[in-house]
Amino acid sequence: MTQRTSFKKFLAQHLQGEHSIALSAMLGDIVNACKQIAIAIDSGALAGNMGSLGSENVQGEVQKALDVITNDIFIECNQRSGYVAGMVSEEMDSIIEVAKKYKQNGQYLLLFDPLDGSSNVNVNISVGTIFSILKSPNNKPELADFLQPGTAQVCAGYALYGTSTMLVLTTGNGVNGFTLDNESGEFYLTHANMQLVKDTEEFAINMSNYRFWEAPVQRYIDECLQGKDGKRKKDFNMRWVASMVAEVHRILVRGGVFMYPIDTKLQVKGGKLRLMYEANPMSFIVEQAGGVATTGMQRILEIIPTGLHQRVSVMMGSANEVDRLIAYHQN
Ligand code: P6P
Repeated sequence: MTQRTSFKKFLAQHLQGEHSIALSAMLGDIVNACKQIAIAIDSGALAGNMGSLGSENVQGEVQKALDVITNDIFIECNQRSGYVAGMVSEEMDSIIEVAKKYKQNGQYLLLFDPLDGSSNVNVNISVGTIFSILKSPNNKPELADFLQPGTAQVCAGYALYGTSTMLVLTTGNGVNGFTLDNESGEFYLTHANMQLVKDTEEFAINMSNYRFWEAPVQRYIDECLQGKDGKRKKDFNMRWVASMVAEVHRILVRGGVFMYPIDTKLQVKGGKLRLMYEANPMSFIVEQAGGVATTGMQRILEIIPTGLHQRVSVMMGSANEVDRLIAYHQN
């Protein structure tokens, strides 16, 4: 059997620069949290965690028991490294303070969606965890310290709890994927230097929103549906898993375009997906793999945030297709 590269060995070989010591410690805690979340999910209905709590999170979404359980796991595992000065979670309204005794080493901000796609858990469809790491100007971060553009990210990644449990991340030098070996409990490098193909015949969008979309999105999808007899001169396939992590991972592996565009139904909210801990980390990963990530009008990573939970229009994936979407928005 060829020599396998463990996650720890990969970090030792590849992490460079000023953030390497902190990232090594923080990513060890993040991986530990994701392993615990995988276990919490894996027992499914047997653990009695499938229900809803009846409460609502800051997004106005009904919280599932697992939303809270995974949020608690992520906070507990990630506060002790001494490098995390503050956190933001999709599940919590305001900044999560880290106890002073745990902040002696350094200053990083950890933003995360602990269980993205959680409504899929009770129907046994893949879900994930998304995380983003920013540098903090001090170790008592305030709201404004979190509102950095996606270009400022030091690291971004996701865990995918699918047919296998995977971890995919970037620290700005490409994208690498690791698969959890359930026997040893170790993640091993299985997808080195992931590259997103420039062309695709597959798009991912929730078609039920068609009548609410803006004209450029309707035009793009119409042309895809016209197939080889239409302008695009090729047939397209469609996927929609309702789990961003699963969609983006599929697109990284075989190409495609993921779209959750703003529409007349979402106009007031600004979109469906959250900038700080969904769109930004996924855009960093997609761009590092050679893809493009846009609102249609602007590169997502260049958006200057105005709120912890602000929402944005999202189109990302194979460069030539997303560039076409950008062109349609500019016309
Ligand atoms: P819809 C999950 O709730 C999520 O935030 C993304 O993971 C997913 O792509 C999207 O919402 C699904 O939204 O409207 O199809 O249920």
